[in-house]
Amino acid sequence: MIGEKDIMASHKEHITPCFSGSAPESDTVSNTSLCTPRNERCSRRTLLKGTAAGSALATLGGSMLAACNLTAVGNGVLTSPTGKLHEYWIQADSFQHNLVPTGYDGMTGNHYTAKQTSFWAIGYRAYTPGWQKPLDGNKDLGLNTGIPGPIIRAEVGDTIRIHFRNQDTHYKFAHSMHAHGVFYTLQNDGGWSAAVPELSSAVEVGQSYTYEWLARPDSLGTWLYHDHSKPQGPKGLMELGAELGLFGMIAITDEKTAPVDQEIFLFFHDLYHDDVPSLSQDFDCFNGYAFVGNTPKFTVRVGDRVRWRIAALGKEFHSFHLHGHRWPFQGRFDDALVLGPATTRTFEYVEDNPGTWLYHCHVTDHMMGGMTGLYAVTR
Ligand SMILES: [Cu+2]
Repeated sequence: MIGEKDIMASHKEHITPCFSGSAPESDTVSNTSLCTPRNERCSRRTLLKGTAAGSALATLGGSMLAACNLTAVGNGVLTSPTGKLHEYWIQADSFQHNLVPTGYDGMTGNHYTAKQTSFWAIGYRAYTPGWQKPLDGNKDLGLNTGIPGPIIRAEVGDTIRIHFRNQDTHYKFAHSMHAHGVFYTLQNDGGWSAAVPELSSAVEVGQSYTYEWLARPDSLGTWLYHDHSKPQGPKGLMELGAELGLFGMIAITDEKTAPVDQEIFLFFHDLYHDDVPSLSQDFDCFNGYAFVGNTPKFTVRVGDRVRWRIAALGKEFHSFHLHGHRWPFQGRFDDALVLGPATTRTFEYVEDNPGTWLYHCHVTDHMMGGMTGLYAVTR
């Protein structure tokens, strides 16, 4: 087993941000900006420059390192042999969203009006540095339309830095980003409790916070992140922000992770009329949409190596099923995988079965509620 020291022993000065453009000045308070203007790495050297930064840090009540969220980055403990820094500018935006834009369920033939299936959503979107403008979707980030949030990627040994800003101007709830799978300190947890109300866990509207997470060997695989801020709404619900759309996926690879021809990200989530009264009923969704013709249609070719990364959040247990396919999973072959809240799975196969296939949750209530989609295999 590799210990923390072995993984992180090498102190590197050459960490380079993935976004190399210079960030404009921010109008919001970011804890990192206290010690690192713009994209500069918050090294011990940077920290020790200047007493103004030091006194600002002291007001946060933590140690200098903890307050600037780096714990030990730049301190020779947590930096990695590869030393790559993946830097993201992510904003929580509120927007009108229709779960069933076609107004039609291509499996049952049922019709819906936009009024029945629309609500005020909140989603994470990746932006250019300084949250200047939303990035276009691409293969790395996914669609970046908000639900789910951008795909966050790193290799084992890398550092992930998220500059998060809350622009939920509709609900005006406090929000956060809480990650699974990666290593982080308490200051980077983003999980709220009344007993331990961390700064990271209740970022108010217009405010920002910088999180740092590390991809360690035990971070390999598929994970998720989500809002884990205070109880919100008239009923005081924990994770209401996540129900409204604040969630996304993390993919951590290492040098042994083989490239694939098609990588499919599928997020299982549910919205309830009781929590979101503008919806006419409960909906069970894939990636922000419900019902065949609205949920993602994936297209692959015979011979493609296809990797699925699937995740679930909420209060339901799901059973992912893809027609016409089986795949190796934990020492046997499967064609259905059970997912509980915050469970993730990664599996892959070489495509050999042409046709347009259904994928769906096999819990019948969830199939009826929208967890159905199409997967097309061409020759
Ligand atoms: Cu389900």
